[in-house]
Amino acid sequence: GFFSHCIMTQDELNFIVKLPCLLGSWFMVLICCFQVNTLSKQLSSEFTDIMNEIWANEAVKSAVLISSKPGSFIAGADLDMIEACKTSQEVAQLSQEGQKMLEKIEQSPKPVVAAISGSCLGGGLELAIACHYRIATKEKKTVLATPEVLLGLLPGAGGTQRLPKMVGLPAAFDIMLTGRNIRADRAKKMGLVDQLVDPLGPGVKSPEARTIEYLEEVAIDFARGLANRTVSAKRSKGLMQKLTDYAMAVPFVRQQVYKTVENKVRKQTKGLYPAPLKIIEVRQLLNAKLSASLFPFFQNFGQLAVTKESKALLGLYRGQVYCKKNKFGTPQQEVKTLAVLGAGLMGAGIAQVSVDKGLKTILKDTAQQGLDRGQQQVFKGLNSKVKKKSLTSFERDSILSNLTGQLDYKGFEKADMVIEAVFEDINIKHKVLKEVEAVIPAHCVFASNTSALPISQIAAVSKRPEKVIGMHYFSPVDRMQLLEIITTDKTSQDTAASAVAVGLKQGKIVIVVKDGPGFYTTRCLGPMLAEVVRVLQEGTDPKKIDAISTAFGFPVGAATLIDEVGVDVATHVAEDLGKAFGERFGGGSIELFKLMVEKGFLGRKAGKGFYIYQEGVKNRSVNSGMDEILARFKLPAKPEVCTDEDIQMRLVTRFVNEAAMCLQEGILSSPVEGDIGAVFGLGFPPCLGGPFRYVDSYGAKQLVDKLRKYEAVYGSQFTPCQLLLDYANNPSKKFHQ
Ligand SMILES: *[C@@H]1O[C@H](CO)[C@@H](O)[C@H](O)[C@H]1NC(C)=O
Ligand SMILES: *[C@@H]1O[C@H](CO)[C@@H](O)[C@H](O)[C@H]1NC(C)=O
Ligand SMILES: *[C@@H]1O[C@H](CO)[C@@H](O)[C@H](O)[C@H]1NC(C)=O
Ligand SMILES: CC(=O)N[C@H]1CO[C@H](CO)[C@@H](O)[C@@H]1O
Repeated sequence: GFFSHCIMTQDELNFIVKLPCLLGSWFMVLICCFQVNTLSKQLSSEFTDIMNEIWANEAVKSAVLISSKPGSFIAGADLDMIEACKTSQEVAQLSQEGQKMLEKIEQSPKPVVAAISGSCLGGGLELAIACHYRIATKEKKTVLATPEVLLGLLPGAGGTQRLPKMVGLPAAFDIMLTGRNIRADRAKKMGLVDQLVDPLGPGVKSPEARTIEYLEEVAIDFARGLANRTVSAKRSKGLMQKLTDYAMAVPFVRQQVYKTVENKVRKQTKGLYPAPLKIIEVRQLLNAKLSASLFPFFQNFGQLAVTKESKALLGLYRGQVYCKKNKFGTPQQEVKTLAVLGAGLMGAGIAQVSVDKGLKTILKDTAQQGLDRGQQQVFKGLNSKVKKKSLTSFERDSILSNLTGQLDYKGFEKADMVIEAVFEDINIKHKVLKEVEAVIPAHCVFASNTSALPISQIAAVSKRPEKVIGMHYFSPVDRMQLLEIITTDKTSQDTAASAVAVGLKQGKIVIVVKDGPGFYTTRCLGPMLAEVVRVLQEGTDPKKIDAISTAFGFPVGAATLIDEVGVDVATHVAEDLGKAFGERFGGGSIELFKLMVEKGFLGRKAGKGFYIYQEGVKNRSVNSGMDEILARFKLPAKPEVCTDEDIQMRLVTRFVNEAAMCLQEGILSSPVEGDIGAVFGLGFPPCLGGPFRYVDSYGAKQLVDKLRKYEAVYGSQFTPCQLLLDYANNPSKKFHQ
């Protein structure tokens, strides 16, 4: 069985229960407890058997829990088990069984030590904190977290009870409500981990294997010490923690904390995400009832697991996993040396994420000044990691030594891939392509970072169009997770494989789409922004538009988004796409944008757009210079379609209709990639899971009805595409099963 390799030597006085990391999945709570399918039943009973053996055997005085799989203590629950549940009761049952097991460990008369190396997430962390002592390796890969909230769930196996006891209520809320990763040294400071073990340098074995062996040694030694009472697992709390605990014991103070946290959550989530609120509610319930029945807790867990928000977030998680695989196979030649053309914001950002992941990178510009600025940007980006202590200054410098800044094409004969990030102008792109092709080796891939120019148009002047591909990064490159890769009819499979491999190496979530004006992401955004302009023209002010779009779940308001993108860029794209798609991209007047550009209202980068931006001023005000422009383009509002909800739906339906059109035309190869691209590239509300999942949950028929309603007022920019009509006519058809 799964525990066949656990070590049980009677003379050892300790059992080392080696937990195999189930399926290597990211989130594997309750390895020992979930009892839905036979696999988990088997695991559960095996784990229970071992624990029972530990408790029954008099020779055993203490135990160590350690994973035999490198890189992971327990990385979470098998999501299939939760998804396989049909009712909230079934999920509640799982949670209850997990809870029972951990309670038994917590109350075990024989001390149990958790030895943690690698990810200790979700149920893994809950198991670790049910043990009596925790030792963790001080490696980068050792991270502790409760990511349940990111999947629309709550820590289902005692995290809500035990975490506050360990780290205090405020810190516990922070851990549970953000789901963020906590590194070992920080975990030690917080009191989440009791002892750290330093990683070992190179020896006969790999450093990793040596570190795990050493961890095991330390843990066994400590477990023995606990058994013979020469050491104690009692933790001495710091003064701050003692004061916090003291304050939290006062009901009034506690109530204040709940209230403050709840207000903050409501504000940040706009009430669109039930999980964080449930976490607070559950915590409050537990506090009120102390050790009384945990039934309402399990019920809450079960209810969350069947919400549509949780299904949407789970879908996104699965989509990410899907987009982290290379569907084109292993490239014939691994890209080791990358050249980036253009040291602007984008080019330098691409260079940064590349050297950071071990690629030798050449950054080339045409002007010394631009190059200096770009190199400075890379340095700053890496240095901010040093400040956050996720990198040492030595590591930063050795990473930077892989970056070469230059003005000529020296060394390009060794490049395996060239990514150009030069100005968005077809003539410049053609010139650069020809220059580059004269110096690069035959196998080298040429990638363009354009946002709207069709790649086939760029490739038209290439001698080897099968090696030309599009790589559309999002700004700022080091923080945005998405990479949109664009293939033309001529792009070879091996070229696509290379581009995806580089993107994955850079840490990106990659979608691959077919060539066409605006590809996928820019194309979905286009009609929505055209509608924003229309709404502005009808007299709704930018603040209101922002409020309406963030209330729907967009992280950035639609007017602010235009400021962020840049009004000049938006004008450019709107014109290009307008030419390609005609009326479907109409609705608002491009002339309004053009006048903004003329007046220098280019958005955030110029300090002025719809809003005024000042260094250090958070509370930005609306740009009063816009009043005159808006007045000039004013159109009467249509009373039948101008409620807040209608405005919201006008923006959203145009976005979704265009996304569906991209699938219909084969630009997108799957709804999954469409959802991932929209959420990670454009901020489509994660709680809705992306445009395609949204069609499923809102109903294709209902969506088509809305489109028809607006079409009747405004015309063909709202005409639903054939694919949506097909889904509307057949209620059993869903984009996601
Ligand atoms: C108790 O256990 C520790 C750790 O294994 C060992 O070093 C020590 O000698 C033991 N002490 C006694 C009194 O057995
Ligand atoms: C520098 O590049 C080489 C060759 O790609 C790579 O093996 C090495 O790990 C890189 N160094 C750092 C510090 O990333
Ligand atoms: C922010 O600005 C608005 C108007 O521009 C004003 O009403 C509000 O009081 C300001 N808030 C703060 C905190 O300054
Ligand atoms: C789509 C895109 O990211 N295009 C960028 C390519 O690089 C240039 C130069 O950095 C940028 O100006 C473009 O915005």
